[in-house]
Amino acid sequence: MSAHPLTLAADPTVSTADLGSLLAARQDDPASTAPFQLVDENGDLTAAGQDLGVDLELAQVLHTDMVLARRLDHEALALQRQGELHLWIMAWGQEAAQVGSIRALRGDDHVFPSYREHAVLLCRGISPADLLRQWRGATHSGWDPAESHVHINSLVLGTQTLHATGYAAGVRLDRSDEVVMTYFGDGAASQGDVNEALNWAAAGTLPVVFFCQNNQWAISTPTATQMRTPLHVRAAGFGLAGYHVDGNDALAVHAVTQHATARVRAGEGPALIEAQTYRLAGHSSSDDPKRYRTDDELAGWQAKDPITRLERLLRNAGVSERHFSDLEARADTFAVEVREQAKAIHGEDLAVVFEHTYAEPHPVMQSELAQHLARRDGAVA
Ligand SMILES: Cc1ncc(C[n+]2csc(CCOP(=O)(O)OP(=O)(O)O)c2C)c(N)n1
Ligand SMILES: [Mg+2]
Repeated sequence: MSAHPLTLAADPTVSTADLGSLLAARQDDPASTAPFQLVDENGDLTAAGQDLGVDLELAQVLHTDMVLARRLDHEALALQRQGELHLWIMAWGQEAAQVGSIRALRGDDHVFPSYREHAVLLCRGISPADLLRQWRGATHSGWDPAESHVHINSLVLGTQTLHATGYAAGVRLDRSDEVVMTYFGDGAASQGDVNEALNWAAAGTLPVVFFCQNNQWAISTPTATQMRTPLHVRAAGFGLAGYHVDGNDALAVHAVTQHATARVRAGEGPALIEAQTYRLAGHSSSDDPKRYRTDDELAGWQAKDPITRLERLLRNAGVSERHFSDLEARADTFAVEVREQAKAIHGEDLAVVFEHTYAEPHPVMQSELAQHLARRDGAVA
């Protein structure tokens, strides 16, 4: 790598002490509007980025994660269009929020996702096959939370935040230093569940980081319709540490999450991070966003693309063309794996549904299972 204008942090992570004072100043003014940034849309360091320095090795890791995650996303949507998946929930545009936050956690920290956190799952080593199984309609969930410490997707908005808070209460009882991370959207923040989870976590000083990806939309409802004060301002009311970060700046998300997580791990109580980002595609493969948002709005956010931004930073820092062409080739190979793994997924017998509904046999379920088996085995037309 040639000489470059960037300061490499002496420590491979951004200096927590310096970052802490910068963030503390922002917390004294919770209504401060601009989210925290280290790298701007052009790939240049902001004043905070210049003061603190950024870690170029980390930038490369996060950039690679994002490129692979977006590739999975594009392939999965194509597979849905070809009839290989029933439904797909697109996440492109939100990669920085996801990889920046998950890479700031320890591998044993537990994660309670919503349904759009594909990049988080990939970073935790969940295979494309396990990730896509649910969307092919083959099972309720494709991976083992005991292995990845990532719990199953929650499609019932906000419930995962209560699960996370309950789990964190257990972590506290075990006197463990694990942190629990839960992801939710701006729309889910309107659910009572999320507000109960925030309050219980604060009241119990529980080790939870609540990570809201404010992607500006809840299907066709814009964030502005759902709240009168910015979400991160709610943190103070509930008694959590609040953070507001540019969710398209992977390095800033990483730094902020690292800072929040260190406080939470030290027993100082839960944190709420609001990451400003944007869902560049539709809500799901069943949605047509052209019906409710303008081309201008989309173009404005495309200019803030998290992948382009980090690529510009790395190129300005002298990272070679070879690095980017190798990554492109790696993404092509990965895309082939995604397609092959998806098509090799075979559905479980529907009878498995009856096994996991109640802990003990239940007469109604047994009767329904008998009907299903009779139909499956041809005894009933
Ligand atoms: C309890 C509940 N109510 C409504 C829905 C229907 N629903 C699915 S996604 C969605 C919008 C969620 O928006 P947001 O929380 O911002 O997350 P995003 O989809 O933008 O990631 C709604 C209303 C649901 N799944 N669960
Ligand atoms: Mg949303």
